[in-house]
Amino acid sequence: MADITEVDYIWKNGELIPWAEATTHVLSHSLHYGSGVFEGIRCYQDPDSGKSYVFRLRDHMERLERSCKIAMIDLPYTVDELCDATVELLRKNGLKKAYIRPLVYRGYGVMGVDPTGAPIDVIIAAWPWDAYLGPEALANGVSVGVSSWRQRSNNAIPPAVKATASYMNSILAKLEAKAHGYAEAIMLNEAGLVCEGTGENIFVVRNGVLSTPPLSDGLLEGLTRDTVMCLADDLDIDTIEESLTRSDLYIADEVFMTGSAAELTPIGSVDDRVIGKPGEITRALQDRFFEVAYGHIDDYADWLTEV
Ligand code: PY5
Repeated sequence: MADITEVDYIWKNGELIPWAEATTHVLSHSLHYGSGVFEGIRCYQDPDSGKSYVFRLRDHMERLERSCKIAMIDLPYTVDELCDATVELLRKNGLKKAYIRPLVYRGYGVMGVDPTGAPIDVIIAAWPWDAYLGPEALANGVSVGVSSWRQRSNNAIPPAVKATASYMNSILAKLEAKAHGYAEAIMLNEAGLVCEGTGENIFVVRNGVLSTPPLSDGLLEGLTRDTVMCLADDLDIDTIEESLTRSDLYIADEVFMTGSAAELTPIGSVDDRVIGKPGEITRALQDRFFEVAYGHIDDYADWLTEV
């Protein structure tokens, strides 16, 4: 299923170039060894005012910079330059709402595992992208399954680097989940504790308390995860970071996943154990999330970059 909607331009190495010309050599280092790092960001349009805002743009570009640091990639642009490039890209493409995908990769030049000497190429693409887990997902929730594949561990591919290579794990888990009729997979870590989805963090609610695994359990430090924890605090919802077991998912009152692509997606069942319709806390957080993204809550104006 081709789900990329083409627009006019892609930003590459400092310039806006026509979409169709944004190609790379088949011998690019990253294509062979997964040596790239990337981000996923959304730009929202307020349905009331029509204004459009990139959500936590600077935080995403700072994470990209941290990914480069861990991956020993010399990022040739500053965070400010990448933020400005994103806004320019959205404006030039006339995009009011979009998914934004910055990618830093090692290009064409060397073929050994040692990447020294390969150029560092940087692209930012943006296109309209609907709800990641299907049109009904945000309203009605999805069914998920715990994967037989474990998430990459701290000493394999560090979870703090959003590396293209990590997604081999995610792809295996996703395909397995789909084959079992689930919309998404939950991966455990090597210790058997709940880690994250293939492209999402995970939260459970039990007896009114919201909990999510700590970073030390090997998950990506999701910005939507951080957003949800801030919003839960505003709504006086008790929140803890604690390790979770597979059973904690089965007996939870509510479960949901978070990510820039998946936004805040309720989970209706885990391994065929029914959780139920999206719960009260899930709904409250989801509603507030969109209020913030649409610029309706002044306290969070700093998170928004107007296009
Ligand atoms: N965990 C993993 C493995 C992820 O890939 C992502 C984001 C998250 C957690 C959530 O992070 P954040 O809230 O900062 O987005 N995944 C990307 C995204 O754009 C790619 C998914 C296709 O959501």
